This record gives sequence, structure tokens and C-alpha cells, in this order.
Amino acid sequence: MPEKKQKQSSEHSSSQPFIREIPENANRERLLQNDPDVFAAIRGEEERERRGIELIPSENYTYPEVLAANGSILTNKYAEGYPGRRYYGGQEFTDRIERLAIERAQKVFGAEHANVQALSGSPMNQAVYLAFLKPGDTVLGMDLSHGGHLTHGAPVSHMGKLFTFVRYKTDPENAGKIDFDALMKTALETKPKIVLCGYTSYPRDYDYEDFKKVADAVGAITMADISHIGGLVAAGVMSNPLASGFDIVTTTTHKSLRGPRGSLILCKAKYADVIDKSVFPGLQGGPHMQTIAAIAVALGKALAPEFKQYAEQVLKNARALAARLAENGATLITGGTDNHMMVIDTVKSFGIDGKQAEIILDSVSITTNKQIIPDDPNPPLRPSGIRLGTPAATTRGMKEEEMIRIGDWMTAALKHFRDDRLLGGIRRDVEAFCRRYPVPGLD
Ligand code: DSN
Repeated sequence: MPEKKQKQSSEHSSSQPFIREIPENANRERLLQNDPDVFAAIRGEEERERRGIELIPSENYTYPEVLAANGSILTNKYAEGYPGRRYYGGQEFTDRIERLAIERAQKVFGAEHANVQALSGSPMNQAVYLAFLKPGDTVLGMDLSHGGHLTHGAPVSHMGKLFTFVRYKTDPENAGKIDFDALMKTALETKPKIVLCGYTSYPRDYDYEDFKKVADAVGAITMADISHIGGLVAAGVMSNPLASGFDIVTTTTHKSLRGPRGSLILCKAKYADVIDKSVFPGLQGGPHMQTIAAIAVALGKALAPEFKQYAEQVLKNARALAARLAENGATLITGGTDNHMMVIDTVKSFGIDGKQAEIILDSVSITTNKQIIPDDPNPPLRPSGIRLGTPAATTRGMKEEEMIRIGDWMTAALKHFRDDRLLGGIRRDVEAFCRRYPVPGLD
């Protein structure tokens, strides 16, 4: 090898980094100097997240380490393909990162195969449908108003137009139970290719074995979208559909899992190839390597014993908050919760719709979201309820005692929403209370 080249390669070896370490805040400082408008908006959001109680059940505060990976120079790199099989050069580190994310996902969830590239929740589910279905094929999925997701066949979604989604419902008067005899009958009549369970507003756990029986009776693939409870399944505090023999499990990584905005598709080894090809090149181009690095970090955290304690506390907090809200006169859809979330029928409880309730709670620095309830007579932008959950508040260190205070503030505000003085007082109390609970990545 010529002398010059040898010298270059030793200069650039990983044991002798030739880049300077950038001081932690230098990039923020540059943003402040060069784009004060964007900087100010980010600062505003930081302050909002610190000042109030975050109860949207699909949100969380991620780890500082995830923020570091997600904001890294990995955003510069194109990496179409999979580790060891890329289309562009320079993949030494991206391959290492993606392999780490895959191995950790397999370990955390007990999965035979993991794809970590789908950009977020919607493409993740689309990739699964497109892997197994032809246009017009049938999927059995949960009705949107009973807790299903937009990508589970809502008529306004592209997937709802491309495939035939047949909806099943729950019995809100009977703890949200699903009638599996009826589901079996529907499956035998409609011959779905996929039997899908999963939710965004279903406050209960599933019996995955029953879904599997239905799917097996018609030779369908079993698919569970556990986006909301991904962290709780990872920690082993809620049932894992893979343990019941499910074929495909999808989850976003930014909800109870506390990672970056991304997703995982977990599946049996026999589906690895069809799933990987469906994500790339079927649906997407270059994966977001900064996100994949941040997913690897979050999955590393999920393997630690502290994460199980966190997940257990999320559930305890949800039970405590649900119990207090019910004691204070709130009507909870299905009568309670088995997971991290609850849905309140605000029309029945307080005589106001979900949009009004969301605005009232916003005004006292408690963030929730308006929510349709089963077979809601009201439209989605003015539905009959709100949805709330405990992952984010638990991340800040709040426990059952704090949940009781939050339940009291919420019901006082919703019952006496015309009393501006009372609302002002609650807001001050909430904001003073929040100062005691640090936000990871900010405090
Ligand atoms: N937007 C997410 C949720 O809040 O459940 C799912 O897409």
C-alpha cells in the first residue's frame, strides 16, 4: 500500500477521532443566533411541556440520550436497504446501529424478526397490509369509535379505500368485552385475510388467544397493533401477543416505550422477508437512521429493571386516577381501565362535549384530547368525551398520591368551568405543582 494512503487510514482510524467534540449546547446556540423564530417556538414548547400536566395517553417525555441520538448527524446519511445489503457506500456505522436496534427489539419483545425502518405508526401498518393483501381483500378490525385506529380501516384513510375493513365492536356496558362468538361468525362469513386487534382508545387488555382461534378458523394472519401499550408489553406488565402465537405485532416507539417517533414491525421468522420487502423498497426509500439509533437507545433502556418499575407505576397511576375520577362523578367508558388510559364521557358526566372539556382543561394547564366514544352520536371534532393516560406524568415521577390531586383538579375544573376565579386558582396550583417534577431532557 502506498505510504500516503497508509498514513491517511491510520489518521482516520476509530481509535483516533479527528473531529472535535462539540460542546453540548453549541448547536442550540447556533440555532438561537441564526434562526431565532424557530428557536423561540421550540423554547415555547419546552416551557409548555414543563409547565403543565401531560395526560394525552400517546405522549411521553423521551430520554436525554434519545434526544442526543435523534438530533445527531445520522440524519445526513442515506441507507436504503438493510444491514450488509445497502445500495450506497459508507454504511459501517449505520449497519452497526440498525443491527443493535433489531437485536434489542427481538430481545425486548421475544420476537423472531424485527423491522425497525417504518417511519411511524401509519406506514408501519400500511407496510403490513401491503405485504399480505390484494386490493379488495378483507381485514377484521376494531371499530374506530370503540377504540380502533384510523389505519385500522377508517373510511377516510387510503387503506380504508383500498381494502375491505369489517368492524367489530366492544360492549362498553360489560367492561368493554368483545363477543368472540359473534366475531367468529363474522369471520366465517367475511373470510378476512388478517384478523387485527389494537387500539388507540380502548382502555382494556385483549385476550389474544381468542383472536387467534378466530383467525385460525379462517386461515387468517393475526396482527396486533400495540402502539399504545408497547412499553407496557416490553416491560412484561401487559400480555404480549407474540406469546400467544401472533404472526405480526406492530408498535410505535414514542408512546409508553418512551423512544423517538418511529415504529417496529415484529413478526415470525417466516414473514421476515415479505415484511422487509414491503417496507423497503415497497413503501419507503431511505430509513431515518437518526431515529433508528434513538430506537436502539430506548430499547436498551427498556431492558433495564428500572423500566419495569416505570411500567408498573404507569398502571398503578392509571388505576388511581380512574378511581378518583369515578369517585368524583366522572363516567368512564367501559367502567375503568386495565392499561394506561381512560376515556371519560364528558356529556354524561359534566354536560359538556369533549372539545369544551379539552379547552377547559387546557386553560388549567392539564392537557388531554377530545375523543369519540363508542357509537358516538356527535362528530369527531365535537365528540362526547376526552381521553387521558398516565405514561408522561409517570415519567416525571408522579405517583398515586399525585394522581388523586390531578383527578380532583380535573373534576373541579369540569364541574365549575364558568367560575373563572376557580379556574385561575387551579391553573396556578397545577403550574406550581409541576415545578417539582423535572422533565427529562430539559431539567
Ligand atoms: N395519534 C395517536 C394516538 O394519539 O393514539 C395514534 O395515531
